[in-house]
Amino acid sequence: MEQGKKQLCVMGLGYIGLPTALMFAHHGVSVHGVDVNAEVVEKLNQRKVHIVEPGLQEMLIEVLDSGKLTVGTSPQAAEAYIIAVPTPINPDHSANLHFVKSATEMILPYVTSGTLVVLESTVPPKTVEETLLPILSKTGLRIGADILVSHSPERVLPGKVLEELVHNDRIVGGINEESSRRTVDLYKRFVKGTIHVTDATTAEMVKLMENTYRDINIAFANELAIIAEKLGFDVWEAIELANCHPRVNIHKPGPGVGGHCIAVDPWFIYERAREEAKLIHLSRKTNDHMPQHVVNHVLKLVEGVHRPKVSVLGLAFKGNIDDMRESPAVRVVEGLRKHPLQLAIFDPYVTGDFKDKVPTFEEAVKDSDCIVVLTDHRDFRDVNIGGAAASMRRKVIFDTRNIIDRSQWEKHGFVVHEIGNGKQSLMQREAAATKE
Ligand code: SAJ
Repeated sequence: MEQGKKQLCVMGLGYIGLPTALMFAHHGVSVHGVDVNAEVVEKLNQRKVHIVEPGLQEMLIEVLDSGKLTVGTSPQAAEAYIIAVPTPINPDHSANLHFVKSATEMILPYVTSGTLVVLESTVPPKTVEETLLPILSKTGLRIGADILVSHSPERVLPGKVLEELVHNDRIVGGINEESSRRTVDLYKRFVKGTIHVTDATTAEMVKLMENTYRDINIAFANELAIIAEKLGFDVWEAIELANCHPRVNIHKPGPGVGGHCIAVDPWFIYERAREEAKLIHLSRKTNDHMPQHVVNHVLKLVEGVHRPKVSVLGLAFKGNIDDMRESPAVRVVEGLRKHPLQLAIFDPYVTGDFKDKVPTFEEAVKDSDCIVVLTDHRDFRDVNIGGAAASMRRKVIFDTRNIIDRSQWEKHGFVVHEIGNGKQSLMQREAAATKE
């Protein structure tokens, strides 16, 4: 190692960049972490992490103490660079590569013969070839000979990042063999899963395909749910039975698909192959329609009620987390707001301000005409049903996640609706509700 030169510089200290930088430093690599947000850098220098992730805080203190990690707002000379910046989606569903481009531009003055550049951000296929390489070639150095370049997508699940960084398999797609070899050597410092080597475009596609597989599978489940409502069977029961087959794994229907991965990545394939990505596009549209489907059902449940109050349980895009990015629950709330009804929203995980959010379940259901469950938080399984029964105006609950104990709610006189459960017709249930 040259005097003063770091072994690694990580560009972007967010959900992926920060844990990655810490993990390398924890394994003895000298790392410089860079974020353009001065507040983030200042906080990290004050030994405080800015994202919630188990184990991260302890690891930050350890690597700052050991001197293996430094952080700043601009890059330093290093043997290798990892780019782990966000790739947001534009309103027209195309990928916004602004951060990828600017992070690459920022490292140009430090790139010398022998430098390795690894892109970790999720990107549309051919981004390495068509966006990264032209920027790096501005150095005048020979791509593939002097500068080595790879794509190695992150694939970790929030909440389990430190564990999955180490134990998940990793894909390394170099622009040539030497690029892949150097990248494998780098990640071998901590990766215990298998490191699979391929080319850059394949690596870009693999990451997108994993999330698109889930999106298409969920779209299939959602389509089956709508068919179940029409034909009068219970999709949850049917999926459970179908999944008894050893080669079938149908995902769960619900109010839609959220988060920054599964609801976004399929668009990155579609962007590059519009004519061909027919099933991918249709699945996106199917899942994106689900919030409206939920809104329509809620409106039917409160039809005829004067100034109805609807209690919404859940804002996060999935259970037991506070993340509202692309959340279908938020889309349902937006849809409901277009109608003359009163909303009371309860989410025990989401701490920030949100219009009509109330601090307790009790407050949310008081004088309510209908509960709608939108997020599969474990807390929603054991709320005070008796209390709700006593304080609601009409005892109706609509579960879009299949998480409540139907028989318990029915015992307290509730009419229970589930997404995709067409066994009991809407008419019968409403008749039952008015008898209350
Ligand atoms: N969902 C359903 N039905 C299901 C499963 C999920 O409606 O059967 C919904 C969830 O409620 C949520 C959305 O889909 O709204 C996405 O949740 P998720 O748990 O499937 O995925 P993410 O976005 O939290 O994380 C995914 C993971 N990818 C895969 O499992 C293939 C993770 O490993 C990736 O690292 C992450 O995307 C990413 O960064 O790409």
